Amino acid sequence: MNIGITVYPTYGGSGIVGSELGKELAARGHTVHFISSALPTRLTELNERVRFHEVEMMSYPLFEHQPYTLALATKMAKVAETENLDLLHVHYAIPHSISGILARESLKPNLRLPVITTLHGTDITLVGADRSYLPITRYGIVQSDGVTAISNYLKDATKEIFQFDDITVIPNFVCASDYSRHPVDELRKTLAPNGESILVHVSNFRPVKRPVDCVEIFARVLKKVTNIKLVMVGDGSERMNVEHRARCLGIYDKCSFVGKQANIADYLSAAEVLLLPSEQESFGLAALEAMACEVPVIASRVGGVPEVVTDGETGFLSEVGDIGKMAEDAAYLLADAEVRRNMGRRARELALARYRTDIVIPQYIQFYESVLAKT
Ligand code: GMT
Repeated sequence: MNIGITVYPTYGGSGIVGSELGKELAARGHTVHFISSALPTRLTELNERVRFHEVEMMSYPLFEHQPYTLALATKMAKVAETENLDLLHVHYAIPHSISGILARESLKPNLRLPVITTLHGTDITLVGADRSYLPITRYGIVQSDGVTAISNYLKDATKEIFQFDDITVIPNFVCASDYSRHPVDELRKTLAPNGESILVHVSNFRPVKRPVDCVEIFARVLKKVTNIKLVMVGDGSERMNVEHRARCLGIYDKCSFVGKQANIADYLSAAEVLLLPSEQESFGLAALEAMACEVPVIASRVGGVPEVVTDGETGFLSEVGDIGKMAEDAAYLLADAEVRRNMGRRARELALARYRTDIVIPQYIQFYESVLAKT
């Protein structure tokens, strides 16, 4: 198939999933055309089967704000025509579905361009649920030729908010070889020169991830287990607040803020425990990647996380903001290496049994085929 994929190219779960999906489809013989404002972060290699088409913005004195949604639609239609696309798969409803639908309609009746939308989370729970954006988000979903969601939780939330339930659940996935625990002696020496155990957090530091909770949890764990470090991977609007709180608590020197990193599996391999205290999480790709690297997860019992993390078996779940309980669970894991390792091994086992690429990618291909047959 010739598949167009649109993602947000910046750091974020939906962009990662869309980019990795494109690479996996290409590895299975399909040609993938990424249509986006910039090269997606995870898309390091372009070739005959993985192509990139940059959305060009037109500036004109009358345009106070450049109309990205239209520029994207224009590019989608152009790529569909020149590259003979079979379908367009957009990740994150707003504004990508709307652009896709505009492109599809503008090509009629000469060309057929089915639009598939994958819902990732905040496009429904935050942006879409906002009263001002609700009608246009609903329009984008209803008008799509096929809709997938990354968890049962998100499917149910979409049904409740938009009264729309023709949705197929296709979860996030993980590559078993890219994400596996491996020796990272040099990195460990840099992050924990005194042999400290590492608690790691990986996110885009948006308020919804509650990264400040990580330092609060860490400060409480430090009262019970002293030889530990907190490694904060990623960047975003909350980073300053997190660093400030670490300074106020007097634990800044025990924290490493390493910013955005390409080699997440290395940081996970160096860690003993992952902290994911999110306010909302429709799936929790960070949890899945940690589990594949045998890292038990301490997370909020929220959204789709309980579908991914089994409480007491592959990690521990707590109510949002219950930093006391999260700290207790983390201290328990750090104090008992055998429990931790067994939990880590079970985490990888379950992660791969449910979310391996060769289980999930065929579900997307099957979904594409069913949409093509229908339209
Ligand atoms: O908040 C983020 O992590 C970014 C966001 C996105 O759409 O870019 O992530 C969402 O999509 C990920 C991939 O499907 C999911 O694993 C995350 O759970 C989801 N985030 C939220 O629902 C907050």
